[in-house]
Amino acid sequence: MTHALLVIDVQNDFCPGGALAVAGGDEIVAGINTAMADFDAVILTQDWHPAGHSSFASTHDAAPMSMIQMPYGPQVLWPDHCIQGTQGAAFHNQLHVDRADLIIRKGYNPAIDSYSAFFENDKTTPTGLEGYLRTRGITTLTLVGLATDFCVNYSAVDAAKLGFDVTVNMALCRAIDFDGSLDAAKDGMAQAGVTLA
Ligand code: VGL
Ligand code: ZN
Repeated sequence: MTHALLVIDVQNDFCPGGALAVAGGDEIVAGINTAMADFDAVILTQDWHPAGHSSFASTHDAAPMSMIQMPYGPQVLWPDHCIQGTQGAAFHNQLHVDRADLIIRKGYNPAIDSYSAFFENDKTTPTGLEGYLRTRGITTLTLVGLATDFCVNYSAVDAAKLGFDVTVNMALCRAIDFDGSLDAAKDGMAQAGVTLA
C-alpha cells in the first residue's frame, strides 16, 4: 500500500490577510508539516489563475460570492485570488514545500474553474494527477488543506470516484462555510465513500 498526503491549496490568499481568506487557514500549517513524515509521498496543489479568470466576480462586474451560469453549470464568483506569480498565489511561507514530490497547479484554464485536483469544473478535463498517482502505485490518499468545502471536497469526491481509498483529516482542514457549503460537503464526501477523520 502506497499512501500519499495530498495538501490542497495552502496558499497566502486562503490564509488570514489573503484575498479569499479562510478563517484559521494558517492554523493547520504546522500540523501538515508534522504529518508529512508519515507518508510515502507528499503532493501539493496550487490554485493558479490567470488575471481576468472566469471565476472572478470582477471579470463579470458581479458581486463576489454571487452565482453565475457557466457552460459547465453553476459557478460561484470569487474575489480575485491566486493570480499566477503573485504573493497571494504563493504557498504559506511556513509550509514545508521542499518535502513535496509533486506540485500540481490547477485553475489555469481561463474559461473553466478547477476546484478538484483531478478534474476541472466541467468534470471531464483531467489535470493529469490520476495518471501520476497510478504510475507511482499510489492507492491510498489522505487529504488536508483549504478549503474543506470546496477544493478539498471536490478533490476527495473525485479521488473516491476514481477508486482511491480516501481519508480527509478534518483537523488539518479549514472551511469557507458559505451558504451551508460545509454541511453539504461533509454529506457529499460521506456519500462518496470518503472517510472523514
Ligand atoms: C478554492 C474557491 C476558489 C479552494 C479555490 O481552494 O477551496 N475555493 N478557488
Ligand atoms: Zn480559485
